[in-house]
Amino acid sequence: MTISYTRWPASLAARYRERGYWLDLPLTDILSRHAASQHIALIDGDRPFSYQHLEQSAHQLAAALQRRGLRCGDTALVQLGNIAEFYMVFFALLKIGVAPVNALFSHQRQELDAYASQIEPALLIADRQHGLFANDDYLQQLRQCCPSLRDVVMHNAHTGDISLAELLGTGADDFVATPSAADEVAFFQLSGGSTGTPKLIPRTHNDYYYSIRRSVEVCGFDRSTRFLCALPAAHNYPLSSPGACGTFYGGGCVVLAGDPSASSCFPLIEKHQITVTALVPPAVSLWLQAVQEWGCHAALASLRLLQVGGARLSEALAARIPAELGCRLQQVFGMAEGLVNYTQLDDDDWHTFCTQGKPMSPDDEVWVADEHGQPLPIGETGRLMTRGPYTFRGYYRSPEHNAKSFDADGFYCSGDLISITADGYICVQGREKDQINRGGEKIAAEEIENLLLRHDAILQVALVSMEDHLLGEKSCAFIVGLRPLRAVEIRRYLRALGVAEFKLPDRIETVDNLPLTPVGKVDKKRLREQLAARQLTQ
Ligand code: J2J
Repeated sequence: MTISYTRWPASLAARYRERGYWLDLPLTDILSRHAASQHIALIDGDRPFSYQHLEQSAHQLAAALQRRGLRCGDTALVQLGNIAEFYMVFFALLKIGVAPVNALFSHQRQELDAYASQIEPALLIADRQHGLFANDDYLQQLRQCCPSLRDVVMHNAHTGDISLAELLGTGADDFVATPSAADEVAFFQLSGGSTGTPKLIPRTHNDYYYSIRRSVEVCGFDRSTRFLCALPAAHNYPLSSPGACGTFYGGGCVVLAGDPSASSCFPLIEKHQITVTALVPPAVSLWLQAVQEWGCHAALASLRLLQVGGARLSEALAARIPAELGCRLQQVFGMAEGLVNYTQLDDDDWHTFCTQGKPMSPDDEVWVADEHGQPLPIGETGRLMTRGPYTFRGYYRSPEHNAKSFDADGFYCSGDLISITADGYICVQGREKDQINRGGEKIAAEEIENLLLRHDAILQVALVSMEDHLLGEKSCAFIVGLRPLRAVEIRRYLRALGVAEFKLPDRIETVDNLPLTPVGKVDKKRLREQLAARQLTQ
């Protein structure tokens, strides 16, 4: 059984194979190519795992899940934090052709419900230490509205649960791997999104494996790489750019951190002689502040490369990185939908500090469109349009949204506003999509607006971004209500609906009406300007 998805046209698929991008290998090859190695692949707290151990654990879990009746073509909803088991589960599911959605640990009921209703999972793997699974209330509800769900496996299991730890430790003599074919869906990546329901991105073995291998080449990852994974492990950036998968591919070592704060990361960097890590801009600010305050430069001595991406990095902050943290900066402009751009390791200061890098593949086709979809000349700002060997061709089960997100030639319009330099570097100038980028965490305005509109005292609402010195952007909800509404009440309401904490509006403005554009849509540009003007006078 295969999972349906929008395929690349045969002519392009043939080209990607011919040029060696698509190797027709399963993603499990990333680990199994090192299966005999005693080299340490992964460190989680005081638990080191060799490549052999990691591969063996994934193998045993795969066998156990296969015995429980899971089959190629099934899907799974997985929610685990930055723990070794995240990778064991990921590779185990790939081995048996079960395609997971890896939800972030910060996600709550709304997000999990939305993913479950789209993929109709046969399996749930979750953590009893997550608030949603502290008791069985949510599980029962999920089982009810998700009849496809046949099996639930728990990390930190309660009595009576099927325990992940137990499945990881059972024998695997009878196991025959059944990964999905390399040009079929391996797993679903999460879209930052701009729509009411969070969209899913089908990623095939072929396209994702290429994106990892090419990232490894561009970023120079190898056996000596010691990568600190401080962002959520499931996110596309620390998973594949080159991230943990790139480190495994190169035979290096991944060290897990619980969060990207300086107090969590600096001791790990020193203890494990970390050479590279991936951050979002707000974490960079906090690291710079910590170095200034604590004078702890020495702790970072092993760090050679700091990747920064996920949101706009100001030139001023960029320039401080080599000077104050003593390492190279690499800007990363990527998206879970595919396209990833890197500044090069030997770029001059201007390219490193002022651009967001260039597309990593010679076959990434990137151009800038005006509002009518016509190409703009070099240097002008417009819509990013792209297609290529690792950029998806359609969101899962979303024909209407796909019709708007792709042009007739299959170019994906990411909603970013960019310009491209004469030498092919991308400068991110802004965004057209209705999304708030809260320090790298993406909030689809419509998703929160729809939830707020369910409140019986709210008539109209618009969620917009407002500038923030640390996070870059925060969210503000403009509300037309039947009565005055306080921010705490709104947040409590959203929390009760089960929304991830980072999506709660940072500020609430109750207004008599919302400004409209000439065509009658809410004029968010004006609302953002109003906020900016108010911030200036505060
Ligand atoms: C400005 N905006 C950026 C940057 C992403 C590597 C790195 C990041 C992501 C990611 C990723 C930006 N400057 N350097 O998946 O593999 C904004 C853009 C983009 C959106 C994608 C990877 N880097 N962005 O952030 O799917 O708006 O992926 O379209 O979460 O983040 O978000 P996401």
